[in-house]
Amino acid sequence: MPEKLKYAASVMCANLARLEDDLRALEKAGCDELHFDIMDGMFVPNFTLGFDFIKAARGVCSLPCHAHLMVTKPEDYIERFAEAGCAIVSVHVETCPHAHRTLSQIQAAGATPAIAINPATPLTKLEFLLDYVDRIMVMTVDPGYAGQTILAGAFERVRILKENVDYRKPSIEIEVDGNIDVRNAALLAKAGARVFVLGSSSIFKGNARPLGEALTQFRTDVDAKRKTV
Ligand code: S6P
Ligand code: MG
Repeated sequence: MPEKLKYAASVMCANLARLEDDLRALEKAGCDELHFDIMDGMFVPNFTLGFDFIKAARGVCSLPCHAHLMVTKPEDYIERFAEAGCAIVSVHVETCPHAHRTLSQIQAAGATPAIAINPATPLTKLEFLLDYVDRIMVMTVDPGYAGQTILAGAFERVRILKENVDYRKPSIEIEVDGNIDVRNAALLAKAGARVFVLGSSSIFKGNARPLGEALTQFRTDVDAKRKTV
């Protein structure tokens, strides 16, 4: 029996005009968490969501919220994201010169500490941080925008990381973010990923169908694809 996968809906890709209905539908369909992309126009060339947005989402559903901080000084904002109701906070290894301190700060704020890593950053940068995180998010595209194409090295990076994590701290969950369609999800699951960020490549594609239905179908399709990859 293959390990169960978790799915996180990328709120930035949702139809913001009907967010309340969509969040309720995702919760009903068994979505595992909400993924909030927080961008500052500095670390990545875009702006997105913030504290009040997360608080509003928390008001209409009880899914765990993950703040993916793509900001230059994440340590300045951690407590506010925890207060806004984020159960998981991830910071980029590229933005953390004092990563142990920053990850400890997330833990102290009562959230699950996670570290994100860009496609061009050597995996060895994570080597001394494994004891400080419960999750590692492998970016499969350069962060900043939805709708990009997965970078070819992503699969091998997850495979190598999974081997290291299994040896050092098997409880760490590997999450993947960027262009997670059915095939990429199945291949990344095979490589060792367990949490998948779903955006415009999957459930929000064209915002065309009822979200709950789209999530259920995606889950079914990935389960089937995993048998053939
Ligand atoms: C990208 C961001 C992601 C996107 C997600 C969009 O910088 O971190 O979380 O929201 O990747 O999904 P897709 O399917 O359009 O790549
Ligand atoms: Mg993200």
